[in-house]
Amino acid sequence: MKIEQDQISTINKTSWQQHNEAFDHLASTIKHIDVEDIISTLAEFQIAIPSWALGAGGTRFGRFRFGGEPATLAQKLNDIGVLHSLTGSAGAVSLHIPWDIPEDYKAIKEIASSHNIEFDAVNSNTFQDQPDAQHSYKFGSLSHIHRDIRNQAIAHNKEVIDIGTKLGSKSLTIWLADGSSFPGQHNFQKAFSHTRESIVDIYNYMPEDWKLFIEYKPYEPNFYSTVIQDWGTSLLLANACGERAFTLVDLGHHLPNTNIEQIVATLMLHGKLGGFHFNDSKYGDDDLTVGAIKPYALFLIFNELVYGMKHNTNNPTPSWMIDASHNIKDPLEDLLQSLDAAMIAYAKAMLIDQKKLSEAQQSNDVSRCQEILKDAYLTDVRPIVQQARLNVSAALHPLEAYRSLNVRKQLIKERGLKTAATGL
Ligand code: PSV
Ligand code: MN
Ligand code: MN
Repeated sequence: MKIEQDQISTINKTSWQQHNEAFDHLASTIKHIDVEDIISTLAEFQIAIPSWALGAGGTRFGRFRFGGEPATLAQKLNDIGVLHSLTGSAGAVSLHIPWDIPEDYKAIKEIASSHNIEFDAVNSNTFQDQPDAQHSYKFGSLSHIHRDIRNQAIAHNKEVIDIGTKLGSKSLTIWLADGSSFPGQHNFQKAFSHTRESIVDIYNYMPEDWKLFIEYKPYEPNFYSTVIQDWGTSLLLANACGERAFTLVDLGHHLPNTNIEQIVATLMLHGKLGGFHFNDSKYGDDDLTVGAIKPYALFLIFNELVYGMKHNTNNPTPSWMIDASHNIKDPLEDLLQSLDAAMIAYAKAMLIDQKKLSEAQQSNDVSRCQEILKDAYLTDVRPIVQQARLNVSAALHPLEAYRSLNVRKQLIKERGLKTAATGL
């Protein structure tokens, strides 16, 4: 299934006039910032799609098939091709090894480039046992009390780097399930020291133009302690590695009410925010659609990202990825909604009148500060986001276009109802 350019422009024509009127009206109300700058920034904004989000996700209670799910890496890339044609903002994929080891590297690279998809960070997996593995990760991987098991996990990460290098990836993301479920199970100091030693070894193996992203998460699958539980722990590990190691913020990896925007600001000030996983959550690592639960928090986070990208030039542009997956929605529809929500929050954050905000902060005018943020947040920026998509020949309304092109029906026809994607 490939969406052709003229299919999109035919669909766009049906709402063109309505869009133009809405856009002109909105643009005429924005005086303090050049709308064209916002549009071109949005048009360039690319968010990687994780290979594991393309099938209907599951919970530990069950997985419900959606039909037409991709069963191979080639099919996963084709699905991302669909997302990228519709949105113009999904031009990268994040692979998970061993789920996505290519059989034919040349063919996979050709498929990716036919869709203008780049290979973003590769992810290692030391949270599941592999059938042919000598040792089990039941009691940990890079932090394990036994050297043999740590070595196996280190070797896996090195293999992931080798695979990524062959594809043109430039970064490795490590998320560790390591932790303990009962008091006394772990010696915390030993678990941390082992992890540090293992990660430094992996870091030193990376090619010189690679970056390492270290995720953190407070709990799950372990429920008493997690070795890399928070951004401070991740930062300590990144600092132990060196300049090309960074913390990765996943929005769902915080305890309720954590001020994520402040974490973002602190990391960027120190040039250590390397990666970013978008999703939303009500309770924990829920992996819900971006912006589904706390859109204002997302806007405040983007405010810090926008500020940081402008002022903290020591911080690389973060590597963006959507990390959401579902049991009950068409995964492609869900990703379209997530991409849209991220663009909307980004556009709103760029609308903030930074000059006025800084003046209001200077004079400690608290109410004014709040109002300036609210002015931007309450602006309906959808015509700007749509214009950005139009400029790259994508769909004005990706979800509507997806439905009117009957993409899912087509995928079911091509691949069948009972397909299963490898992954979580
Ligand atoms: C587990 O929490 C997780 O959702 C992490 O966020 C990783 O990014 C992802 O799985 C894939 O390993
Ligand atoms: Mn994540
Ligand atoms: Mn997660």
